[in-house]
Amino acid sequence: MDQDTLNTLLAVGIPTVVVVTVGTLLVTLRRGRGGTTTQDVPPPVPAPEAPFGDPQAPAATPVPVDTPTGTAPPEAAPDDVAELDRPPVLEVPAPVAGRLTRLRDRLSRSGSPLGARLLQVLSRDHLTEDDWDELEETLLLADVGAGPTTEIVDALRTRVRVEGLREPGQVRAVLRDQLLAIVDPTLDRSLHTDPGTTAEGAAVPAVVLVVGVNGTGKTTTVGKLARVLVAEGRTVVLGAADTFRAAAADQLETWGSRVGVRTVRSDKDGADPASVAFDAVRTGKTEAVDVVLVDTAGRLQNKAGLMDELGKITRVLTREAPLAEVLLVLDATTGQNGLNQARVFAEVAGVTGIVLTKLDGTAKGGIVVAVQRELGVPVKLVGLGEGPDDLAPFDPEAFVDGLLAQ
Ligand SMILES: Nc1nc2c(ncn2[C@@H]2O[C@H](COP(=O)(O)OP(=O)(O)OP(=O)(O)O)[C@@H](O)[C@H]2O)c(=O)[nH]1
Ligand SMILES: [Mg+2]
Repeated sequence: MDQDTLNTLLAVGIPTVVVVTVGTLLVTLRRGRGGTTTQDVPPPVPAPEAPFGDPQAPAATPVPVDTPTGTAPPEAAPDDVAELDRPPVLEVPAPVAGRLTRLRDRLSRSGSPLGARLLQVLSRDHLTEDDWDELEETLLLADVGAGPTTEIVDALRTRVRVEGLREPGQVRAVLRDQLLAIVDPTLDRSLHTDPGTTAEGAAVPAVVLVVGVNGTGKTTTVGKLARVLVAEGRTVVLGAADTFRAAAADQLETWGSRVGVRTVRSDKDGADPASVAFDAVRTGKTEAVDVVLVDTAGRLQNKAGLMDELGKITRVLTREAPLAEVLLVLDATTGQNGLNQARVFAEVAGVTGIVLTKLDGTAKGGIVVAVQRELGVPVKLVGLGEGPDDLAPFDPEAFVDGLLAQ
């Protein structure tokens, strides 16, 4: 290669190498910074957090507002403007009747070790003292509580001695009897939501106050209960008396708006909960609704604060309308711990019924028995999941059958 050729090659080649190298570097850098996504495409907007939304839960049917129930929603509009003009869609809650079977299904699907273990011990040929101890331990581990456990074991011992149970069918029937007796099918578990009348004969909505420790599922329960009432054809107003954080009222409002139920709330953070509760009942009266559901905060630091606040709410409410129900919401997964907290609420608020939530998250069904005994108040409703229609009336027979299902 002569000098001229070499010069030409250098003159053309070096810039080419430089251009190619810089180009490659740029491409690499762009890829390194996120390449095809972060630099070129705006970051994805996170989906709004659903306060409820169990993918397993049966989907509620959307229905446009102002159209008769069951009418198909209008065809999708071709552009965004039409999209905005579309009426908000309301959901039709699932019927309440079928939920009892779901309670049984869920309990048996959780593989309830309680029923299975009890049956397994009771089916042994000769029950020794160790076997009886094992039965006792099984019941205690399932949160049944000391008193009721002794009662069940004593009753079973007597029946085994007197009747000499042998057949598995017999054993199961006796155990079912005992469990049912201890859950107590005679308690009044109906939810009082019929509108009442004042002394002067004016109609007043049934006022339902919902209380409990934070995180137990109060707001979710109020939302689910509103759906149950709507499904039964009742009219409802919600009161957001948890004024500790704005998000609490938003959460409640979201539940209500899904089924066309109005939420009375305060615009101010930290507003007086009693006055919001009062406003809700006033609104309920003015609009002549059947039921006013009042959600409260569970975040109180001490018993005195709780007494003050709940005392004030109940005083203010009863001046407007009698309290039809005071529901204490308890988380079934917290076991005996939850019971201690529940006692304080029961003392303060005159609880008329218990809502046991998150029963889907525990195989320790015994808490139903313990809580009723401890507080002397029936479990009226149970929460079976995060889905909007995962609230069922508590049915002792379905519950015991669920525990014993295999
Ligand atoms: N698995 C299950 N989760 C539930 C149930 N009920 C409520 N939850 C969940 O429990 C969490 C707390 O529920 P909330 O209704 O916000 O509880 P809260 O008592 O109002 O809480 P605070 O307002 O903070 O006092 C949420 O994630 C709910 O979805 C239930 O029956 N089963
Ligand atoms: Mg809440």
